[in-house]
Amino acid sequence: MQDLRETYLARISGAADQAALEEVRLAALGKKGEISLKMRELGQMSPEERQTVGKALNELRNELDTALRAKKAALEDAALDERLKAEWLDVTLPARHRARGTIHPVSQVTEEVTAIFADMGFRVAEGPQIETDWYNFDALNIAPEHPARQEHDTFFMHRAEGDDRPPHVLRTHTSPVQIRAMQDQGAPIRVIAPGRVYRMDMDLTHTPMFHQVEGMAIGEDISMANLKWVLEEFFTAFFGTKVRTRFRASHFPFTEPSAEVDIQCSWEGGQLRVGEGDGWLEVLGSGMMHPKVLQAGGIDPDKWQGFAFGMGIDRMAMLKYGIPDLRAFFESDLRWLRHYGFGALEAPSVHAG
Ligand code: 2U9
Repeated sequence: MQDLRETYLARISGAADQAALEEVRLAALGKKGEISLKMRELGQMSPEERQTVGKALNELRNELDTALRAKKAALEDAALDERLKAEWLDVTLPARHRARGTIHPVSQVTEEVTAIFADMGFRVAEGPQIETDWYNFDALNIAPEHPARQEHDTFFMHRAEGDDRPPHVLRTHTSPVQIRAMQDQGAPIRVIAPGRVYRMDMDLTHTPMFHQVEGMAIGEDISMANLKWVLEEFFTAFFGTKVRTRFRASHFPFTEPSAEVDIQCSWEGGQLRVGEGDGWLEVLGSGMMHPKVLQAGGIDPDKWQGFAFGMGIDRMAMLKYGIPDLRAFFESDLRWLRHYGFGALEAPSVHAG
């Protein structure tokens, strides 16, 4: 019995892993294990013998069982320690750099402008960038002999011989979007139309593609006074400071009367500041919608009237964010995009008027 005890205690403590330990358990306490066989032999013993041997065997079985469990726990702890050592993770390491894109200033300013006009009840309208010459010119009261309709000012789509569809152009302003909005929605209506436009022009301050936002409000008694309020409200929210406007008489085919709009600014030390000083900067064209234009949109000019305005988004972005060179807007230079771009989570910066 003493031999058995020592043999098995030694084997238990020497077991290298769970499998070896299980082998020892089966050899000692399994159904055909040595202790179990000895237990079975008790039946052939005399009652006295059975009592002493049975008691000793029971004690031995319990002792081995306890030793097995303790060893099992120890092996499990050791295995866990091994794993923790192997799977060690330095949570203080700096995070891996992840390249992230930026929001282009044109997109940012479009969002800002949209948010401000949305607050004044204007919805965004969109339309095709390739338009018929009717939507782009005729509907806007731009006469066939108007210079904008010349081949060297407007991109005309190529037409194959025998193609008798109406001529198509790359839209030269977003006004056709608003003709379509009038036709679709009727009056009263308040929309802005931001988007890309195309003109054959390329120098320091012009690119053949640029961005405009135009807007219009049509009602039974909309006037220039409403226009002036809406624009001052817009500029004040956009630049985050009270901005005065100056209206100068002008002429456009699609508005009558028409006005060019300047915003108040200063040029102190070569630095442009909007909303202060006694200088003026032209930023916008506007007027009351021409009766013929309302008619083209399917709206009765004897019942309805409205104001309209248009400005360059790229130019507004340059003014607000101090970006000097227009042409860099469309060069996709990553250094420029990282410098002038906005974070994806930066809300459009607009201010309550
Ligand atoms: C409809 C009727 C009238 C929009 C207008 C201007 C004057 C204007 C320029 C500003 C700078 C274009 O980007 S720019 O070069 N725009 O001067 N735009 S009135 O008038 C409309 C628009 C739509 C149906």
